[in-house]
Amino acid sequence: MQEFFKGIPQIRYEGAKTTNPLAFRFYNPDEVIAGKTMREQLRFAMSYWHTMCGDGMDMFGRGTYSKDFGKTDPMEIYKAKAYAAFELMNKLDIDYFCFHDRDISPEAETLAETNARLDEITDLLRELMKKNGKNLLWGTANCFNNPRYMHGAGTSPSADVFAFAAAQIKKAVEITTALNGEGYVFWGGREGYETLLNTDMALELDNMARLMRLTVDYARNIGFKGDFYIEPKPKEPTKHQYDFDVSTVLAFLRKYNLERDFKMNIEANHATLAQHTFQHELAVARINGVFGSIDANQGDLLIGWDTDQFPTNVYDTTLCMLEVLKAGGFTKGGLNFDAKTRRGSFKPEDIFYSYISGMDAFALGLRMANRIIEDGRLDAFVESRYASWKSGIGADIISGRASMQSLESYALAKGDVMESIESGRQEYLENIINNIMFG
Ligand code: XLS
Ligand code: NI
Ligand code: NI
Repeated sequence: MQEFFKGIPQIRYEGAKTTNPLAFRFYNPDEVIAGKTMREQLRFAMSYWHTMCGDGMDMFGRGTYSKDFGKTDPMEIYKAKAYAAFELMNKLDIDYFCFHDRDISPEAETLAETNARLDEITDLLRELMKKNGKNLLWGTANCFNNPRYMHGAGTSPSADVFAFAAAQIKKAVEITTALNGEGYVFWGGREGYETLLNTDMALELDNMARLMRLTVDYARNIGFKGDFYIEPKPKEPTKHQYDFDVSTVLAFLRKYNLERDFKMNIEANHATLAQHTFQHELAVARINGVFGSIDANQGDLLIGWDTDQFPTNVYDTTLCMLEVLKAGGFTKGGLNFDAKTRRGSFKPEDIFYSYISGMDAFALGLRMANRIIEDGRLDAFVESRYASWKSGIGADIISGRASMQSLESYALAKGDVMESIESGRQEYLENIINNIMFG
């Protein structure tokens, strides 16, 4: 069997003190944290598009590395990608992967030919998954790259394009089901608009919902048991993406009676593009019962687009894992590294350094989140901050016993409420976090 990443050994946990760059310092797959092994808590996934296809290309320059793996024939290239993907997952001890239909197999002249190619690669992936004990976290359809989707897919003004997108998604759902995928993602690549001067927003949103309903019904009919996710993003490539953020997507799902069918796939960099923290988006999903999966990456706060960097900011991974633990952990979702090596990090080993840094950052985040919960000071503070709702007037309001009249009488009798207000103690709490993390 050809080895694609020569010189890269099996990456193992060696502990925080090791100086070996090709080792995990914090990710110890079989160590139990918060009741489950780290492997089960974190459910790491490789993103096929960045890892097996991305070549460092940007707006101003060609790729700086090749992912053709020495092949020239299109199908041979994609078969090599599959073998390389499993070698990489094995070496990094990653159990899951995620893909778009067009990442795993190249598009042909006609849809029929494209689908035949997909079937061939799907068979190969199924075989490799079985042999290597790997699973599909989620599949999706790339309905944004081909020029036919220039005005959107489900939200295209052309009914023909809608039909083509539906056909493409039908196939993507079929291969996801055939590979026992635990999820299926909708990221509305070009589902949005550039200008309202040419856009029937009401019809476009209705159509997007129609496409989702058709997909869910079809998938359930063919036996798909996984979760459906929507991945919010506020902008890029369109000026205004319809799935702006978790709150916007929730309102959409509720309007079209889709809220029982979809959960959220939350991406860190998309949260910051929406001017939210990653933690905010996760919390909104959690409190509304739609937390599903995560695209683990980070953006650069000085740059206004999706830079898809490997996550290394431990404050962010800690607060993220705190939300995940509070949500009861992942069920069918996981941490998919929707992240790419920088254009200048063009050597094959850079892919390994990148994954190791992302996996270690999340492993550290899990350890820290668990410490915060075990420490208890943060939870106790929040609990006591809302103590006034446990008895007296607060309990009356919550139970529905209070009326506008009774609240007025209460306020009149009090005269003022300043003395009942406590400090928010933000800096004190931020220091507790540092104390827990570094103490
Ligand atoms: C793009 C998205 C995309 C989705 C999958 O910004 O993050 O990669 O995760 O279509
Ligand atoms: Ni993503
Ligand atoms: Ni993204």
